[in-house]
Amino acid sequence: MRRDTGLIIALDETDADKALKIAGTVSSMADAIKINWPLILSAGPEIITQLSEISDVICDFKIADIPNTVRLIVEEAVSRKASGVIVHAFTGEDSLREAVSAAGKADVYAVTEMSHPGGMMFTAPHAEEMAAMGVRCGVAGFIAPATRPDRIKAIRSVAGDLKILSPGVGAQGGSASSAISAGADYVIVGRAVYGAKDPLSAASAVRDEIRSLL
Ligand code: BMP
Repeated sequence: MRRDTGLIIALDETDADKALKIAGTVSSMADAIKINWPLILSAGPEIITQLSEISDVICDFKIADIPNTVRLIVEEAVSRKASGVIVHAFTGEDSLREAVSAAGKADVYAVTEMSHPGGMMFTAPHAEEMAAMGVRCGVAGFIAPATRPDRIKAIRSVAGDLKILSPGVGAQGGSASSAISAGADYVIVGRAVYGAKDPLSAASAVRDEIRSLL
């Protein structure tokens, strides 16, 4: 994934036409569009291919399964032109290696610690360990919480040059500047952009905030 703006839009809009319209409007502000189950379930998997004509698409399936099922899901996403997929790291080394192998040239991003308060219960205590495993398995990067910039720093210390993508900006209380200053390469922003009255100016404000730090 290129790094031009440092912004990834989380398009959790469930109306497919609206989602495509927003994607077209904000794509120049973002390096990728991340889609998750809400949009896939409402619009169908063809939305991956449709969006790929507008932007790089990251399929946030948070895959957490045995290696064979992981492979099947990753292959489906990549065959529809996803350029990245998100998997849970807690499933262990065999599942993670299978994701990387199935993805081929597409990027695999592993979740080490989730951004909501519940993410501190079970994922945070093992996040550095999971990141070290991700490095061994050849992932492209990690998902680390913008809601806890100190944890981005902790993951950065293990991740080396791999990418860090940080959700939790805006609606969840995190800020783009703190996430980037803590070591994130990209911030992931959903509701604060697609739910805004003017998604383009909301996205451009985040892009400018990121740009001012570089
Ligand atoms: P929002 O900016 O509206 O809170 O959206 C954040 C997006 O990032 C959602 O799609 C969510 O599923 C995802 N996400 C997250 O919020 N925290 C994580 O730890 C991992 C995620 O993928």
